[in-house]
Amino acid sequence: MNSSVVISGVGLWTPEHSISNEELVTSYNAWAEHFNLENAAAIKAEEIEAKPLSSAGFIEKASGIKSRYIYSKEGALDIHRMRPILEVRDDEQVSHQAEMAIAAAKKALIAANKTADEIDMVIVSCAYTQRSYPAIAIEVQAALGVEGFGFDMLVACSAATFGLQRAVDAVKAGTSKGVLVINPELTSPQVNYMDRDSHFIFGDVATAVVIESSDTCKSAHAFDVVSTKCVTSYSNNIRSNFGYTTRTTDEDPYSADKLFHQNGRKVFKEVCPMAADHIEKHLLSEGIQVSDLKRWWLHQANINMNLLISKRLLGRDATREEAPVVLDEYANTASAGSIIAFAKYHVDLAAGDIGVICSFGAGYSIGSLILRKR
Ligand code: CO8
Repeated sequence: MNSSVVISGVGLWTPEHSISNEELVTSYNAWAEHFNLENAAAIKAEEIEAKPLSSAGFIEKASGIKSRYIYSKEGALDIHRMRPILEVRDDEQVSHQAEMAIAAAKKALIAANKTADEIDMVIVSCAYTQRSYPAIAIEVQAALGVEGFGFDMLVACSAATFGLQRAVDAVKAGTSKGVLVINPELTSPQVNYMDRDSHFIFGDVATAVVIESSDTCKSAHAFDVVSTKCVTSYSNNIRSNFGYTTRTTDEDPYSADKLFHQNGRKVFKEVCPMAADHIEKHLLSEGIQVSDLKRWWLHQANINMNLLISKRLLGRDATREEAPVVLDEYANTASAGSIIAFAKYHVDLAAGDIGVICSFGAGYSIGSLILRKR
């Protein structure tokens, strides 16, 4: 049998703290009422707008999100702070994001039945990195004892699928024998907990995937990577303007435009057809029909987006067995969402079953991998 590139293991690390919609809304509403009281005169004079109240009912109906995990809960719900507190670590200590990444990577290695000496490339691919250098990937590489090289990649919600494509190509080309693609999504520092429209969207998590050749694979639950497809198309509808030049502009580093912000309605309308079209074209390029798919491990931003995408392709709502939902518990975890779905829902598939991992989000960026169970 010809050798192929496989996903041989996946790891999921979940933070111990979570925030329910009710807790989040109670905090936001207390903050908004406090703000409105403090600024009553300016609001009355129409110099500033009153902060509208949030609602747990709206959040669940509009997004499907019921709860989210958070790496550090302290401070995030404090109406005099409205951002998490991360303890400062010195240069000799493991960084927060590397800690998350290492935990997920170790689980992926166990799932793949591999040791660190069988890996020679570490990609940390996510929406933000805690610092620019040294790369988080190199810190993780050192902590795991991997010989070879590592680098960081930033592709927002498609960081995992784009990172996986790099890994698949490296194994195919023979430049790597085993790759860890890790997505430590520490999103909470960039969430604007004072913005009613987006305070509920994101959660923290870390996922990791082992990519290798089928020749070296020792996993009982491996998937051949049939093919990968990535596209980007520039859009300003999802942005974060915080960057290393912020201090030179003398702007407020905490202003709303420095944090995650979006035109959610436009994103919904524009990205759903793009993602559906992307999946269909990718499947067709491999001679696979939509009806051949046993599982859709879709990006987890919004339940209504996923229903729309699968309905566009299937002509009906996908069942939860076909398109598993994890965003109710995890919320939008940027690039990790589709990988969480894969981690939780792949063991039951039979040899030959076909599934697709697909991400879509800021950039815009869309990435997909067609997988076949070995
Ligand atoms: N509570 C109560 N009411 C609310 C709330 C709230 N929390 N928020 C909004 N409303 C109100 C609005 O004011 C509006 O009122 P009105 O009709 O009177 O104007 C009404 O509810 C409807 O508001 P929206 O039009 O905003 O509501 P939608 O139905 O469109 O739902 C969503 C909003 C859920 C945001 C939806 O538009 C959506 O999910 N869109 C897609 C978003 C998406 O997928 N974005 C991808 C971003 S993720 C990504 O790319 C990665 C970035 C990197 C990670 C960042 C980490 C921090």
